[in-house]
Amino acid sequence: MLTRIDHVGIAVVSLAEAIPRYEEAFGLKVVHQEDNDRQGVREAMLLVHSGEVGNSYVQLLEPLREDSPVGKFLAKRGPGIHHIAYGVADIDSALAALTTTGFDLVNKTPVHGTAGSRIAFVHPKGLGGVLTELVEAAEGH
Ligand code: MC0
Repeated sequence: MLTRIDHVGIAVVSLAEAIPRYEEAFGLKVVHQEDNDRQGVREAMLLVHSGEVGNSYVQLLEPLREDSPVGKFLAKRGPGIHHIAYGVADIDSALAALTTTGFDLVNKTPVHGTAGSRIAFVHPKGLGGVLTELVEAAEGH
């Protein structure tokens, strides 16, 4: 079902401060930035690896609102790893399989993700406390 690690989502207070740190530390480059109002985030995608099955990124996430998932996470836990996202070829069949096996889906149907991707979150309580995202990337991403 899973094809790759698509990205690791990291909650930060300020993209303006976090991006140069990641560029400096690892020589990564921001290849995409976007505000996702529904998710309440401003995000920057830093490319780690391009491969046959797609790309892998570090995703830096700054909250647009205090009452958003990342805003609440920062208030409770401070900056750090917010979620892991796995690539899938077909998110509809992946969600159907997880529903059949009884996982608690935050999104029962896919929603809009980074750069035109289709995404869905699985609740952390069934996966060892790790908020998990599935990503069906758009063509070319
Ligand atoms: C909350 N919890 C987490 C967590 N956020 N556990 C692990 N990782 C996280 N990121 C835990 C809390 O510690 C708490 O556990 C319980 O979940 C309820 O927390 P809450 O603060 O009351 O939060 P809820 O219940 O309102 O919401 C939690 C939930 C939410 C996971 C449903 O954060 C959500 O819908 N997340 C999916 C959307 C999302 O994260 N969007 C931002 C990234 P205890 O044990 O105290 O009960 S958007 C994104 O990344 C897009 C743009 C993309 O990649 O394309």
